[in-house]
Amino acid sequence: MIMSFLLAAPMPATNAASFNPTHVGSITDDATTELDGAQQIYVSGNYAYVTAGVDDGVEILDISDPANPTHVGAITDDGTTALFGPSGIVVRDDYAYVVSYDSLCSIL
Ligand SMILES: [Ca+2]
Repeated sequence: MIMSFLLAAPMPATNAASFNPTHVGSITDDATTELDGAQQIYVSGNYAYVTAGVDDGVEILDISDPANPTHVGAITDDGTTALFGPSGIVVRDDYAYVVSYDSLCSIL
């Protein structure tokens, strides 16, 4: 699974058809990152929080440099974290709220 970040120029107010996004950077799933089967992304400040359905986890990326997103940390399902097949995610204050396949919500 490859995550791509697109450079988004300001949307023209009167002519949306002329909006042309361009590729800026990406990061690929590997043994360190938990991005296999990425489902949803939530961006808060300089961080992106990604749920990964195949890796059964949540990946946290530093996106302060969109051309070079970097791994910050991750948490995976271990039987107590209830992150089997995570999909939706919302981050508020110091917590991430995650909906996964077999549970309503996890707080990280
Ligand atoms: Ca992985």
